[in-house]
Amino acid sequence: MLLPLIIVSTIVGCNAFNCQNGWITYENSCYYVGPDDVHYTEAVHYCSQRNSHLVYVETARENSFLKGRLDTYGTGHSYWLGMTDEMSEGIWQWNSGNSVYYFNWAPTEPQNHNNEDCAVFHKSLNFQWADVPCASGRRPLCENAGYNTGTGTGTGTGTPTEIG
Ligand SMILES: [Ca+2]
Ligand SMILES: [Ca+2]
Ligand SMILES: [Ca+2]
Repeated sequence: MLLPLIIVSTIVGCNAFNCQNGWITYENSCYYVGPDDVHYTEAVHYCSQRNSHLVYVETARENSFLKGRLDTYGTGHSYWLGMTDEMSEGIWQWNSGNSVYYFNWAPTEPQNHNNEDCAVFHKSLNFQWADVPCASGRRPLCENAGYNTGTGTGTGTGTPTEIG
């Protein structure tokens, strides 16, 4: 019975990673929702303090996973995405500087009403996306790549435990 176990652990070891306590795991990312409605810049700061960034939703799969999670929290709050069109109206960029290729705008969004340059999973739009004022209060939705569990040395250094 030993051999199958070795094979399995070798395969999984290629991208074995862990999320910090209290973070949600999906595919190769970890997610964490902040407890308070804050302005966009505060949300950016909130995530960077936790070694993460506001979420980059790159695929329909990632989007529907996150929408499903947000549904379970109810419709009381909207959640920041890590993108803006501040630099050039209508051109959305992730905070990493990368272009945004996948969108899930609600049918009437984005309309840049009174200059909306930030975006959220919107509580009133089935968590489809809407552009909103950056100075409005929404919840941070943070993402990071977790940390590698490693497969060999097991020194345990730098294990992240602090999540604030
Ligand atoms: Ca992502
Ligand atoms: Ca805009
Ligand atoms: Ca809007």
